[in-house]
Amino acid sequence: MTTLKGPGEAQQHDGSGLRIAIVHARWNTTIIDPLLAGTKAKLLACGVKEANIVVQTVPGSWELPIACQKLFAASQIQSTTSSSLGAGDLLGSSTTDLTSLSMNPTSSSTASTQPFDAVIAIGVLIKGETMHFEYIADATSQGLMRVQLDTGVPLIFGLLTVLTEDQAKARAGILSGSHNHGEDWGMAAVELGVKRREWA
Ligand code: DLZ
Repeated sequence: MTTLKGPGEAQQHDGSGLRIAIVHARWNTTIIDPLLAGTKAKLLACGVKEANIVVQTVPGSWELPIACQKLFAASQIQSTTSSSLGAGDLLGSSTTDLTSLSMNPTSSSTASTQPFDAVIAIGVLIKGETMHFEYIADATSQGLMRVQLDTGVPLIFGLLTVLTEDQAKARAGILSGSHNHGEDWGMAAVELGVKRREWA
């Protein structure tokens, strides 16, 4: 069935030459996990190599803008020094470790050292009793847009700002018949990563 919402029909772009970063918050992990899985699955389906998908975590959505900014900057430095940043290098490390990334011998042969072509920020904000939701949602959204425009790297907005847990589940594809928005974010990252090169 055709629905009003959604990104519409789009040509599938070839992501085989791209290097993509995913930064996700750890708050609301039960929603984050399927969103992350959907995002990664779509990146892989578009041809992005596993070794060229770097995943980094932060405590909450508030930390997403600084992490995306630092991660992209670190990849630019890495590319000029020609050392390798593999898929597993950043897993579980803190954002402060970004300038001292270790080599990953298992992926260094296939992993690219180019700067990220796109960064995907994933977070889930669920409205509570206080004003936290409003402040974090607004500041994080503005921060992510600022990082995107300041760096010129496409920053995909994977921040769910929902009023209820059920709304979050419906957008993570874990309610029956619902759609996983992570897939859209993966598609958007590949499309923008390819187009950014064309526009350069
Ligand atoms: C503090 C907080 C609250 C109340 N709710 C959420 C949330 O729903 N989703 C989320 O990603 N993070 C939340 N946080 C944590 C903040 O984003 C941030 O990590 C902390 O305030 C530390 O800076």
